[in-house]
Amino acid sequence: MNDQDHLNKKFSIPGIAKIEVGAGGLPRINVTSSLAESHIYLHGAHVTHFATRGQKPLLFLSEKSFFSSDKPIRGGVPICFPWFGPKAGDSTAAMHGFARLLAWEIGGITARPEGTVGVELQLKSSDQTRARWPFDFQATYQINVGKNLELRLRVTNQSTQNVSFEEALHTYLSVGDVKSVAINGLAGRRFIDKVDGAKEKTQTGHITITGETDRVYLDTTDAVTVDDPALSRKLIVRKGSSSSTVVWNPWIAKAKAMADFGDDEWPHMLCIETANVAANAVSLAPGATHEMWAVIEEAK
Ligand code: TA6
Repeated sequence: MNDQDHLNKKFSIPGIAKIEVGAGGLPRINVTSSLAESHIYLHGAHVTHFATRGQKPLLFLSEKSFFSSDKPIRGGVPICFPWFGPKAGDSTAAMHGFARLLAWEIGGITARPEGTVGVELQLKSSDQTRARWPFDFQATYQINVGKNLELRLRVTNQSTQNVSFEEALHTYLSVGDVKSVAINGLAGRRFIDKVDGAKEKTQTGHITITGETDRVYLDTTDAVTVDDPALSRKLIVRKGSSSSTVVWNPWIAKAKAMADFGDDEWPHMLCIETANVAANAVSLAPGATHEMWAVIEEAK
């Protein structure tokens, strides 16, 4: 029995959840419920698609994305863990950590009466992870596909010492035209402007995107809304146990420089990332658990 048949025997729910061969031959969970549909790759525990019934997809996925076991997927919701961006003191390490580059295990799939489908994925420390980050941990990712997309990343420190890590749900929202969106919820917040020499600044009013934007907002637990007139919709990203929010759009030149991103795709995506990075990194005592969550939805 091949892996996929074995996984389907153990976890599939007829008509609701099935493990199939996705792009690049990578295993993918297809969820179709009365409320919504979603695609979830075991590679990186990567949600690449989410749409409620009759609505346009909320997530952007690049048509040029790689789908291979040694590369990250471009779009959807990559998980950045246990570091964000370049690894401090190790320029050879993968950007954004290893969680998005490894195959996660299915812990379970459940269908609730009201239509929400829950998918639990797990990543445990191994020789492979310890070679990059010398701590034992268990990461559990709960994905609830229903009237909204709910994501819960739980990390347990299974080592005998305190650990400090960064994390992000690096959500790529699908927008009609990023040049005309208005981003609210971060006014008055301090941010690190990575496009301007990592200078620290304070946000005044709402955010508009007028060029390459790469900002880490610190000490903010608020929800963020994105008004998108081109698609006549407003998206909301609510969150918990997250003190950082990252806002990113590569604009023209950076879009061209990325091999796994179409030159003309930058107007159609905006990353609003639920995170704990830089001064907001998480510190966990031995045996302790931290759970960060995000809920992504279209405003009613
Ligand atoms: O979250 C924003 C950011 O850190 C940017 O600096 C940009 O590099 C982006 O992530 C994408 O990173 P990736 O490693 O996926 O190319």
